[in-house]
Amino acid sequence: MFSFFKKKAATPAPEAPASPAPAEPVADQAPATPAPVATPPTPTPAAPAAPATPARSSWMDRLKAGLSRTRDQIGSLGSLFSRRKIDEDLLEELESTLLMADCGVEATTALLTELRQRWKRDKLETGEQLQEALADALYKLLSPLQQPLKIDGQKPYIVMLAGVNGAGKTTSIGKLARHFQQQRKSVLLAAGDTFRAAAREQLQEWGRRNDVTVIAQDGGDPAAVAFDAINAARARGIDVVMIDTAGRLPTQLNLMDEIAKVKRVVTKADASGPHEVILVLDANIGQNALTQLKAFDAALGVTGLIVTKLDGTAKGGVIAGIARQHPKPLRFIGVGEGIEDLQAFDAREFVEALLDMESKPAA
Ligand SMILES: Nc1nc2c(ncn2[C@@H]2O[C@H](COP(=O)(O)OP(=O)(O)OP(=O)(O)O)[C@@H](O)[C@H]2O)c(=O)[nH]1
Ligand SMILES: [Mg+2]
Repeated sequence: MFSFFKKKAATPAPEAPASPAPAEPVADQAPATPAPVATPPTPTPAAPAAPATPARSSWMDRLKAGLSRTRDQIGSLGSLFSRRKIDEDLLEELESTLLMADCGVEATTALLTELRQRWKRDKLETGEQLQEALADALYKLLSPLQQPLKIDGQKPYIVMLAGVNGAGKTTSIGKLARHFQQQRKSVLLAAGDTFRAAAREQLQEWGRRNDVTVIAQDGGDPAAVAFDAINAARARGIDVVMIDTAGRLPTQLNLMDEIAKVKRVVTKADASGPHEVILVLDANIGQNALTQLKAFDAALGVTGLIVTKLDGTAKGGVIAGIARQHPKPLRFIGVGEGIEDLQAFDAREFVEALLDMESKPAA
């Protein structure tokens, strides 16, 4: 058994610099025009300038700052681990802190079983050794989720995003548009949330910021918007199409049928698509994320996840629950509203940030 984590001297994680959230849409829409309407990319000098390639260390700082509430929740771990001797009381306390961080019963039980085995087998004694063993066990649990989204191989590569209201779908699309552009991919967005004019305008604002075309309709059918967007992308030789959808609860069966229809129509527009169906989950909902994941997966066949708002929650352990109970590739995690605050999930970084440890140099 290897251990690549070591405890770090306690240093307060720097606060994440708050980048501006997308401006609220301004009601400057032209009167209803025949659909669909493509918003051409118009460079906006006023667009907030984000660093082109943020240093990995600055992401690590933001990740650590973002996870600070979950870490505080597991934070009693700090004092737990500073105890000299491992005993049953300590393991029980660890168990309740993991449960309170929303790891869920199954993941917590699995982690504790592993720690007990290592305690006996490897003759662990100190809290620090237990912390390293926990880091190893968490990494083992989470690493299967680390499967970065690969958008090569299909053109256009079609990504659908789904999730409940306010989960962070539209914002994540805006951030991903930048992410893919940094990989020199051309992007087109489909404003498939046709319920709210504000939703369309929110996406158009992201389109302006990133200088990408947004296909939208005034009202109308989300499936038709998706269909038009895919055809437009094909005609223009675009690399990635991202389809925004309206928020919905899994219990709203008519709306679940509607999004399943969007998916079917995507397949009509491109028989190989959609190539990725991402469920966006707000980490604040904790264990409810699993219920949502199971329901959206049954309706749509979820192929990847984005977990947002890890910065505002003490429930970051939900990722461990997902890994244990309903694993799906965790493509990206969000730790803030800024354009650079969404990054590909890296299990090792996540565990390091969560337990405030740092990697050991390779032995
Ligand atoms: N703190 C924080 N806020 C986030 C994050 N991701 C998104 N948000 C905020 O969450 C709010 C809702 O985000 P949206 O992208 O509009 O959510 P949505 O899923 O599109 O919502 P609907 O379209 O209403 O279903 C916005 O204020 C975002 O700025 C994150 O990682 N951290
Ligand atoms: Mg939205």
